[in-house]
Amino acid sequence: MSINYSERIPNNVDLAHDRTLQRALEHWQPRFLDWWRTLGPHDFEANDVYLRTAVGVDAQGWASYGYVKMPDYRWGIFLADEIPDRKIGFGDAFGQPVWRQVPGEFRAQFRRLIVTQGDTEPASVEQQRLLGHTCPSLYDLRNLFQVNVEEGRHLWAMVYLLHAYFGRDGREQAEELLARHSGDADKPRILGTFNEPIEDWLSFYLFGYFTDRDGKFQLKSLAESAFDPLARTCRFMLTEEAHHMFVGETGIGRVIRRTLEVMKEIGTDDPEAIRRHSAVDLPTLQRYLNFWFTSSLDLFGSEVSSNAATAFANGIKGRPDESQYDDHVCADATFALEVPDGRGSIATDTVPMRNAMNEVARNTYVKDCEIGVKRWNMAIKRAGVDFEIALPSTRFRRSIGAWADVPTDPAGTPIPREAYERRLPAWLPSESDRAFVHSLMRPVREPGKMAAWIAPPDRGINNLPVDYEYVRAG
Ligand code: BYC
Ligand code: FE
Ligand code: FE
Repeated sequence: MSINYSERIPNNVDLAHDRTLQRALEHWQPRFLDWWRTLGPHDFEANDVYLRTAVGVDAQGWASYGYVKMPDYRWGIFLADEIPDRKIGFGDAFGQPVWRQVPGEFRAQFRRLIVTQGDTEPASVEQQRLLGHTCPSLYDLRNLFQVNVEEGRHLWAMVYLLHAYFGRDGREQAEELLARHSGDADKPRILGTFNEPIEDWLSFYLFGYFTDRDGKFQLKSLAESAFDPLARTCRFMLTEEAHHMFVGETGIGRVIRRTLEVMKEIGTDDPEAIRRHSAVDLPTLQRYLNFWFTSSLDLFGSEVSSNAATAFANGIKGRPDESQYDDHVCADATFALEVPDGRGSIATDTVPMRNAMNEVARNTYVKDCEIGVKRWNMAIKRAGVDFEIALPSTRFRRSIGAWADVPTDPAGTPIPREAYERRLPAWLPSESDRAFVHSLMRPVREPGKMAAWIAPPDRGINNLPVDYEYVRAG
């Protein structure tokens, strides 16, 4: 069904024919807008921003581009088209028809996952709300706002499911999604990474690369769900997600390119000299990467999880790209897991595959993360610079799961706690790293101009030139 923009809430779910649901969502809408005004991007309400808006849900040409003031963005409810005769792709009900409703016995589990997913979306907007003040270019400012409005729409996606399928509980949970806030001492966001401040653009790009990519893999898992409305919702969200990761990957690539230019100009790899020329030295970038990557690894949950096992068994949440596997039931399969042996070494535990689904997803995520790292390293190598960016081990600096609070070095080798604490400042951004990166964050708002610490993008948005006025005074 095509998207109806003539209604207060744009949608392709025929909202006009469900008055009760429509009224409930129209009641939530002003609360969302209040939240956006108070905790969405600070300032810029009156600016015209060159944004894309969904006009369809098919792969070709789903978006239209034009100037929009952010508070006027048409947030709505868009589900990917139904796949006729879709069958459940994994778990105990493998091969049976998918569900149009939530089975009563799985209600609490579904609600918990939808709430957790929904909670991350507004959290990220809150985390990024001050970045507009320090944008490195108008191009980047526009990308930030594009990501922000789409994360707002992702919240709508989950709120729709809560309202449409979870009755009064769902409506209450939808309110709570606007009541918790990133970093709030009393009512924080649910997952750790979404309470970490994002105070500079280096962090923003790394968050886009690593944390939005967790979004990609979680959405892929939920897109396999037997509950078809959830699957269809997540399938469309994935098309939006691709741009968020693009912003992250190209952002980091541009930071690196600029650093390499400076290194060539001044003929040294001395971090202090590079910093004096207003570029980010590569060891600092590596420390920032260590922080965001390890935090994002925790978002996959524990290596061994009974939640994950029941979610898989019951057809609630599959593995990302379930079709890549042969065995979709995994009744007897096992998984060899690396665990700390309690004496400072690594042991192998054999666990039921179903309980290891978080780890399976995490491993596919890590492989995907490596692709961009390879690309960045190629640029570094081509420039003749002897430095390699590396993803730390999944055992390093974990706060969730088997390796939580187990001291290891970035390669994942267990080390004494005292050595870990002593060396940690060299592995994560120090106060002075942060102070330096913050000192670079000066707004650049002239069309086509870039901050000194970042190279221009290869191309502009939607075939427009890089020096287009992507954000202008309204
Ligand atoms: N921080 O059995 P366990 C995105 C909790 S990102 C804090 O280990 P389970 C986006 C867990 O909640 C994608 N707590 O894990 C990106 C549970 O607590 P309760 C977001 C954590 O349940 C950028 C307990 O530990 N989507 O979209 O198998 C911008 C034991 O749980 C953490 C989803 O997460 C943590 N890191 O899996 C914008 C998908 N990890 O319930 C958006 C939905 C675990 O016992 N969520 N805990 O109090 C899920 O599928 C699962 O909830 C998780 C955890 C994968 C997160
Ligand atoms: Fe999202
Ligand atoms: Fe995203």
